[in-house]
Amino acid sequence: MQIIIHVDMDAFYASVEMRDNPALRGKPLIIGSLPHERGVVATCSYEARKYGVHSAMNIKDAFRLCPNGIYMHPNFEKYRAVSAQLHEIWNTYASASETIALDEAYLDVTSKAGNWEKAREFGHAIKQRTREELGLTCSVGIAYSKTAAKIASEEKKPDGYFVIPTPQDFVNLIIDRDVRVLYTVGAKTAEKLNRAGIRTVRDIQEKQQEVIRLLGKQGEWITQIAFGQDDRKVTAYRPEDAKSLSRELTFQADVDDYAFLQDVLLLLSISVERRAARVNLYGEGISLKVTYADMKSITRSRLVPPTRSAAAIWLESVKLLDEVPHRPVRLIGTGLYHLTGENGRQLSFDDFLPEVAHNQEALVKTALEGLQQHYRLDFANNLHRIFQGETLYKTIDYMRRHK
Ligand code: DCP
Ligand code: MG
Repeated sequence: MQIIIHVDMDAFYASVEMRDNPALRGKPLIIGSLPHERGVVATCSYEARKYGVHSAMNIKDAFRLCPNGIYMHPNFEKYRAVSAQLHEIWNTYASASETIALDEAYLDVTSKAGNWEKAREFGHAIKQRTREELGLTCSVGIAYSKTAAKIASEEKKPDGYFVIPTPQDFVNLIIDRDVRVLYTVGAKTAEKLNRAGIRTVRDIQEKQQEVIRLLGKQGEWITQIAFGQDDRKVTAYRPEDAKSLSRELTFQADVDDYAFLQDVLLLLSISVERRAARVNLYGEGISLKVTYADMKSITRSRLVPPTRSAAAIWLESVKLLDEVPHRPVRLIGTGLYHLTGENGRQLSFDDFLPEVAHNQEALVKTALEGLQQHYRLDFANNLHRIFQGETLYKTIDYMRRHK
């Protein structure tokens, strides 16, 4: 039997801002766009939630509901730094931790705790340390499975603590709830089920065959979790294993000029942006892959606010490149992972900060102009063609020979 903790910070961005500025405490605080801008709510304090404001809501609607709220832009750098501190606390209790978002993770405490009593202590210790060391509150769910742990952490939010030790406890808790309590059931799936008269978890249990007929493989999975069965392991996230979107390139001859590699990363980043735009996905992580002349390969990655901007991909991958050993390179690549769609739980940079997006575009434009001059390239009317098929490869090889 596994023992899994799911931990999720309360009103994460808003809580960090309230911690750092006492004048904001107890107020309806909305983080996202400002009311006069185009954009959405990233998150809001629990005081603002009383007015009906919530994540992903259009900022104009939020303002209508809560005109006296305090509206602020997010400060992602700050949240990412806090996230790193959180992970440090969490990791001391877990043999494996799976990051879901900056403020959320599954922790496998089975072996470190050894028993349920100790696991409960871990849960309290995480809450206490988060409060004392970081001045923030979180909600903790402890359970025998990932699904149950996730539901447990939501059960008493904010500052929650809830334990679901067995599948029987899980089923008893959710049996009469809406099918959407099972996290794989989104709005569309719920609608399909509802149309067939399946509204609650109990209905799923009683109409298993119907659910499977309607939803196929997903239906099988949903019926299993409706009975509390979920053996999925907590797996430390490795970007190289995950669904990702990347572009990499092997050089004709090994390269030891790291300034040149930065230029290569610019083109690869633009290529990744184009691919991501085509499939309308954003990444919550950026990764760099380097294979050295001796065939040793390394991957480095960072979590980021959701983005697909070439500038963000480029700047992060250049930072990552700075941090790896500088030896001759045979292959280099960059990409996005932790992909989310437009309707994913997180929103993209561009949603909150149109001016940042604008600056990013300008940055890429300037950098490309520099590249043109340096390598005497003529991007004039064929920039779009460079990113098609073999041309990127040829362009970069040309740059390598003319640097
Ligand atoms: N977030 C975002 N866009 C969304 C949802 C969330 O940018 N549509 C960001 C802001 C949140 C953070 O991610 O602070 C964490 O997301 P959660 O869903 O965990 O929401 P909160 O932590 O803000 O609130 P809760 O107390 O409900 O967990
Ligand atoms: Mg949260």
